[in-house]
Amino acid sequence: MSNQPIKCKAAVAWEPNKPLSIEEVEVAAPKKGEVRVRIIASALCHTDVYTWSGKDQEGKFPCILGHEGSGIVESVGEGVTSVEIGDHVIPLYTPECKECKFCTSGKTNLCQKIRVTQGQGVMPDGTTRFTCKGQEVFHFMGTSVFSEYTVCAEISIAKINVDAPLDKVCLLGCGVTTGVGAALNTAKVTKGSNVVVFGLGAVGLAVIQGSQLAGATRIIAVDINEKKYKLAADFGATDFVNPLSEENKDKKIQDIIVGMTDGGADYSFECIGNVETMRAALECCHKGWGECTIIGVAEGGKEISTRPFQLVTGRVWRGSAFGGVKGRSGVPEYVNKYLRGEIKVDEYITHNFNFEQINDAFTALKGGDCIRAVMHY
Ligand code: NAD
Ligand code: AHE
Ligand code: ZN
Ligand code: ZN
Repeated sequence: MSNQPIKCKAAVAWEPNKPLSIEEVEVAAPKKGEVRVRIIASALCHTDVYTWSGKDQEGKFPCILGHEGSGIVESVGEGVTSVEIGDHVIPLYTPECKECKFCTSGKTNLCQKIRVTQGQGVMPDGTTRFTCKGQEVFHFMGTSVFSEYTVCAEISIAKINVDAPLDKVCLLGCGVTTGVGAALNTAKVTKGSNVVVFGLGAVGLAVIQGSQLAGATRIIAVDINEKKYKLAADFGATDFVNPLSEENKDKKIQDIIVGMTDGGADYSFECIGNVETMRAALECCHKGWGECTIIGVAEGGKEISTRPFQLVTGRVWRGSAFGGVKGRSGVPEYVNKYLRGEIKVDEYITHNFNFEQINDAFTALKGGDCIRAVMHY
């Protein structure tokens, strides 16, 4: 146990859309049921960019963003039993308390034990552990890994194999687990099926990886950035469609897919966060059985629509958060799968930066050549 605050560097988002500022922050000691983690590596997910942009209804500023990270337990608060100092861990934005109605339902990974305070940018007791220049700074997604030290609830910490390279498996804190899990757990892609993936960032590529693991025979990759196709092919995509190409620009993407697949996709996934492509992803599904999984996060205030007839005639719209993976029980297993060579992780890392260069990571992810930029602390 430690009851001393720590002073360290963190990337503070003072207000939306302004570069993050590397500041000295004070990180209070973990309280009862909390864990303080020294972050070793993190990666930037599009959701960080989304909240930073000010379009997230739950965005609170000033805050410390970051939810795809890894680290080592530095100290634990009273009553913490599941981890100890020195354990290697991945902070979880989808905690797992193992006792709430959601955890015990057997139907979802969406533990709700601390969801309300997490969305308010504070710890479960309603207060923050971060202070900068005398001002309180909000947490983000219960993780705030863009800080050399962070405090998380014990239920938001997955203990992982100490042999795993922390600057790689940080990607299992969101993008890779989300995509692979959406294919395997949420959609339950079946052997021999055809799959369509909209958006070829880390999440879409991971859906392709999961679909290939599930035995899909045809995987159609859709993106307006053709530079993404090479990596998509490496992950198992068999066909590539650019909705904006000269050939396609006057057609509806859903019609193109239906034409390519003798009636539509068995499974489609939206990994962009755009309500128009969410509609297209549903409407490209095969009549009678095609299932569309929404993974992308749309701007606050946006809504999806389609003709109800699309659903009446057997297409299904569903959503997936963190790939349906239960954090504390599932993430350590994903890490072990990576260590056994059963899932790829390194291949998503296109950029590496020192933590202080975090604004360059934002520029890279928005620039179109980056899948994941890893920050080293
Ligand atoms: P990313 O920005 O790296 O990738 C998005 C891709 O979509 C890019 O390749 C881009 O070129 C492509 N794209 C953009 N507009 C397009 C269009 N109109 N048609 C076709 N392609 C288009 O993002 P990411 O980190 O892979 O995240 C993808 C989405 O998933 C984001 O919305 C993110 O917030 C969300 N996300 C959700 C979860 C979850 O648990 N549900 C987890 C992680 C990320
Ligand atoms: N705050 C947003 C919702 C954002 C969202 O949907 N987040 C996903 C994870 S994205 C990770 O990159 C998620 O897990 N959602 C479930 C949850 O409980 O937040 C908003 O629209 O208010
Ligand atoms: Zn994410
Ligand atoms: Zn729970």
